[in-house]
Amino acid sequence: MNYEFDTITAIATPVGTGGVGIVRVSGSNALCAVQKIFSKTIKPETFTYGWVVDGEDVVDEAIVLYFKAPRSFTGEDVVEIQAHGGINVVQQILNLVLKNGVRLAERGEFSKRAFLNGKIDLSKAEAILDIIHAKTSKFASASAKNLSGKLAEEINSIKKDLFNTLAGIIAGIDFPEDMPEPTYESLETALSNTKIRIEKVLASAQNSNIMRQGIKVAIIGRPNVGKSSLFNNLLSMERAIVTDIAGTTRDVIQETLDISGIPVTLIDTAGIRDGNIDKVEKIGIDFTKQAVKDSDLSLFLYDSSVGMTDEDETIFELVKNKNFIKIATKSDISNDRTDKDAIYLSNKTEENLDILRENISAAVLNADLIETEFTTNNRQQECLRKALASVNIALDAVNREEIQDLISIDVKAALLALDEITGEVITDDILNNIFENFCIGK
Ligand SMILES: Nc1nc2c(ncn2[C@@H]2O[C@H](COP(=O)(O)OP(=O)(O)OP(=O)(O)O)[C@@H](O)[C@H]2O)c(=O)[nH]1
Ligand SMILES: [Mg+2]
Repeated sequence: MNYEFDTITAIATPVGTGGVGIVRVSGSNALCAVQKIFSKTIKPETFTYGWVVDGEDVVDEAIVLYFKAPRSFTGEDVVEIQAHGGINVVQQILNLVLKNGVRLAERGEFSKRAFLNGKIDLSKAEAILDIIHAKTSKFASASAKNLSGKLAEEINSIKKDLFNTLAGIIAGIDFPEDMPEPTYESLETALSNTKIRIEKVLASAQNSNIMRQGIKVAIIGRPNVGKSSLFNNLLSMERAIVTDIAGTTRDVIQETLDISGIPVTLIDTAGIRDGNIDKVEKIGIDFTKQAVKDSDLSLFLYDSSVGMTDEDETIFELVKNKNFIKIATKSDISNDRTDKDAIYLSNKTEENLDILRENISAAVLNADLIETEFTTNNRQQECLRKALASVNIALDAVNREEIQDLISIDVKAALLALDEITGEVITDDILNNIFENFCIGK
């Protein structure tokens, strides 16, 4: 039997106790294997209610769904057993299926088959991957747009333009009597237009990466300025210990939260201690330096009821050439509002906490593209960059009025690079790489 196409199975629901547990089976032997362990006759395209049985023993009450090929997610016969949750029962059903000539699916194998059977293109498969791993709901919904084919639609439309450009050039070369060569002006217009369109898809790359991977934000400042209080406020829970004793926080504490759809890992640091304790101070500064270095953004805090001291200035030096937000804390006990660069914030009244949240997302996202139109991953961005480079070379050649045969080579290269995004020319290595990041059962 061809390993690629033997019948596979996996638990499709997350491990743990839930309302339902689903075992999914895909392949030509799927129906036969499940029928052997089910009490009722399974019919296509409807659900069948019955019992999963192990010989004489009843294992669980279940609903079985049979999606007959090719009208299924993978394009093969797919049978899903929906039993009661509880990992033991679901595992037992899986084992029964495995005894009937079915093997365990590898990571992403269901999606890989869907791709190989032409049910989804690669950009959709990758959108599934993004949805599985999305850390915030906003990114999940952006990925869902890709799943409905938004990215593929745009790439295909750009490809069509490029193809027309290429066809014009080739017709002029092959049939010079019937088809005059396209003018250099028309080529320049067409290719410039393509260039702009590719750039537009690429423009959302930075935002997609931020939404996918998230960012690290370090809270730094002198002891007692309110770092841990702010950390707790942003998290909306009492995670870090807050006291009026300087030096309360000793270790790094970090938690992840969702700020405007961005997964933010917030890091509370130990305050840098005052100059009398040289060694500890040095450790403090080194530590803060490292936290600033490891972060995408630093929140620099000072106490507005005290004002910026020399110590504050020393710490501020660490961030002032980086991506930072300056925050004057304890605004509830100070009337000073003279620092125009700072956000005056109170951990007690929560004054300006929302403004701070907005500033955090604005500091890392490309403002024009907050509503990310296309989400792309690194592989797709790499293909887009390759395509853009080829279009640029072709455009240069057009401007120098080079022979059109030469120009056609780079137009073709751009087309090939775009083909890789939707998976028209794709190597096994790329495929395996993509699907290995899936979980089993998808
Ligand atoms: N009035 C007022 N008090 C605050 C504010 N923020 C923090 N405090 C108080 O200031 C003290 C120190 O707060 P922390 O959040 O522990 O300060 P920290 O910067 O984490 O201190 P270390 O961990 O020692 O570096 C506590 O008594 C807090 O209740 C604020 O905005 N207004
Ligand atoms: Mg603290």
